[in-house]
Amino acid sequence: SGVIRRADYRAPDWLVSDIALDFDLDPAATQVRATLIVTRNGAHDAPLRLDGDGLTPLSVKVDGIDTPYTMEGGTLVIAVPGDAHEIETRVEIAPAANTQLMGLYASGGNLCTQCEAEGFRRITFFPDRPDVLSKYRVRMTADKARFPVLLANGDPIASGDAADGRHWAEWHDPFPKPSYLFALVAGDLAANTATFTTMSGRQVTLGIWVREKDLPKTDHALHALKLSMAWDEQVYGREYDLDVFNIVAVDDFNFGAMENKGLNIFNSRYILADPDTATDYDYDAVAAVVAHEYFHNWSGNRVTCRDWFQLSLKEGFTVYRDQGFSADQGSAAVKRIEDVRGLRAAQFPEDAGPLAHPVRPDEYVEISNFYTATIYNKGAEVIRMMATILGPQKFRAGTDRYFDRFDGTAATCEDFVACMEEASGVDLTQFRLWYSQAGTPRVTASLEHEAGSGRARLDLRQSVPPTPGQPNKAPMVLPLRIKLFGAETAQPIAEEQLVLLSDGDAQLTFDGVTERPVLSINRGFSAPVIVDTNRSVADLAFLSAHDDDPFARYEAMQQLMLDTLVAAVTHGRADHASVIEAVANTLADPALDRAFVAEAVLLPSDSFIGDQLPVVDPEAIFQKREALRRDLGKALEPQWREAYEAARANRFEYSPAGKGARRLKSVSLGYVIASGAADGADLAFAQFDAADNMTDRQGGLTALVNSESDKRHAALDIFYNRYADNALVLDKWFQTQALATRDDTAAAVEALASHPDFTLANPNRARALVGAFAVNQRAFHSGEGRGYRFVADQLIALDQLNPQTAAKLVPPLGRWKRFDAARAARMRSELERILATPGLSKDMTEQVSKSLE
Ligand code: DPP
Ligand code: ZN
Repeated sequence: SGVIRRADYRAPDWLVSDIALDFDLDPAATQVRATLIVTRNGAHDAPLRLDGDGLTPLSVKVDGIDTPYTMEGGTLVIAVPGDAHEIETRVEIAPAANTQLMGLYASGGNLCTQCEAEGFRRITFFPDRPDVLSKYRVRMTADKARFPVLLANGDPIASGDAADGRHWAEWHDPFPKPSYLFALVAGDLAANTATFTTMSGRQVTLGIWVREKDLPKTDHALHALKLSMAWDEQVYGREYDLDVFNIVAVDDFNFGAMENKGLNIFNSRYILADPDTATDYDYDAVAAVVAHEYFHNWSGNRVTCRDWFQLSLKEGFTVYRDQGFSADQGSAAVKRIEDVRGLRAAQFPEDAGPLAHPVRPDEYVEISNFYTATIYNKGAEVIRMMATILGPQKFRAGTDRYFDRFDGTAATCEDFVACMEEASGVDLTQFRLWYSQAGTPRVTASLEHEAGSGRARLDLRQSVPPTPGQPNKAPMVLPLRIKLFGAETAQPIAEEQLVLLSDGDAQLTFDGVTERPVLSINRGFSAPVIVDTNRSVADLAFLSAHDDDPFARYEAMQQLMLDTLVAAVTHGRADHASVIEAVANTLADPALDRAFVAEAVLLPSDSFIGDQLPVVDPEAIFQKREALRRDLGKALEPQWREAYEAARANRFEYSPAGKGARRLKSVSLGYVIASGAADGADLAFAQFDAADNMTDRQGGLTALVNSESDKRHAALDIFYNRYADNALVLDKWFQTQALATRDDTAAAVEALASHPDFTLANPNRARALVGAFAVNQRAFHSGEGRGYRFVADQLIALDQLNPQTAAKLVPPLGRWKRFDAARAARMRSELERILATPGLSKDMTEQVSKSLE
């Protein structure tokens, strides 16, 4: 059945201590010779099995002698007599024909690699599993004019000229690594370089390699790299370990970036940034991804994963680390709000749907399908909860122990947790359920107050929903930060405490409570759970004005908005007064930072509102949300204009304050337009036209594209012509239209799929149009299945080129159970049509068939 199970893990039969790779590089036909030093691992007589995918051996030698072999599927099987041998294989591959972007491929005329998870077997025969660690020596020969730069992992050893205008370079990586961390790049590239001195005084040469014309856009990434290197020394005591650290940006890339040892390869969208082409969001994302990949040098590379079921060991931990880095660079509160919003947008629905899986999965068909929000973002929350429970010193003692003990090895999630236990003395037995149980836990919290006795009682109850393959769940350890405020004095009644809810239910009592208490719970989003409380509109409004935890304050406002919108959709009620008052108070509070205000006054997204309802009605949600937006716009129009004008005075500066001002400016513009003000479109066009940065330009464009104003056509044309030669900005042009809230979005998106600049061959472009449209809840679900058909057509076509990227776009169609019967039937029939496609990839087959269950 092709299912791989965690329980079936066995240590490798053969180890490879060293590998020498010799590449004769050419886009059409690259020769690869691999020489492996293999040793038998344990007492067995199993043959040597080397994974291959689409490879045909040109020769196979054992200890220098041509040797017979067999092929089992793609796997090369060689019966070898002794316990230690030198194996040499030769193959030929065609990078230019590689549309999957896995293995060695061509992008923009350069050659590069992507091997995680199982791309190395598309380059050469090898035991392609993360627990086989080897020292790599790489020699590359290529045409010197076409590929003047030759890079690989580790440190450069030697280089020189060869015959016929060719040249060569040799690199050596002294750190044993799994094959998924192998990388090479050959291209016409230029570097922005710098030197970093590590904490022990070693000099490291940093290089960010791009097309020459993109060099001016690399300063931000280079700066972020230096900050990351210093941060990992200060916060985790981790120092860089090679003489060089190179990053290469490529335009065609499945992931955001890849942490190959000493040679990170990036999707160019996470490297290139300047004010004219990158938004503040892009700047932040560049820094976060640069940090993430750099941090993998320890959490992933020095200590890697035993098997792919342990993927969250490196990804959850590394996301937690990059979140900490970003929090330290700007507003920690706003960063937490953004991260929780992301978790709720992607991971909560995943955990509630057909693709739900534990942070440490038990089985998979195609590992590429498990690079998910659960592995990454819920995984990061699991690490965060351990840090919360242990406290910073013990958590750091735990990570020190983990890095020291497992350095140079392939470890498991269990190893990590055991280090945390040993370093802290805290028993994490029950906590481990976070690794094995899928589904978002739900907490019900109800606070009762007896004025007579001055006693307040908080009842907590938890439940974990059933998920595919896991019908019954045990109670989990939920760390909940809790505090009570007095409704009259706004003073704390009880100081913040960390409650570890580990039973199905629990009661807490508070004595001497003389005024009505208001509950602040899950402060800082201390547990990744859904909390239902019996808090009234008045309580939520109170917290939105007085809570001293910024996340809880934001959360109270969101809950107030959500309750209002859910009531509107469910009962047709339109009582907007409390929200308007709470938003007015937030806007008027001079103590709040502008970035926080912008987050707090934003309404929950259409999809998040839908997630609260038993059956999602996309049109009703959109209309009720628009009605609230309009009322907020009208009722507070002077305040929005004032906020807009105040922010407009700033010249561009990439700083927390500058970002906050721009964010509030765009949010305020949105509300001015929502109010129906006659000058709304003019304001948006003026902002678009006069912008000295992409945040403002795209903010103006988005407002126009969502409006009925004719100016939107002009703005789209100006934007297109200005950036016609910039792929990353053209992605924004496609995406902004795919996310538009207009009635005709579905038709516009279909037309854009025939635009000369649209291509499924580039993952960023495919995601910008198809991926964005599929999460535009109203547009995707409009038009009696038209949106579903369009997305299914695109996925079928994309699967032919790039199964990994296609399979990532299946989840919106897989959410059919959340919709009415007519929509559900149409969504299912598109899934069935995809599944019936001849030659469908393993990636798509797994995602689609699970989505139909
Ligand atoms: N490159 C991807 C990441 O860093 C997979 N490791 O998350
Ligand atoms: Zn990662």
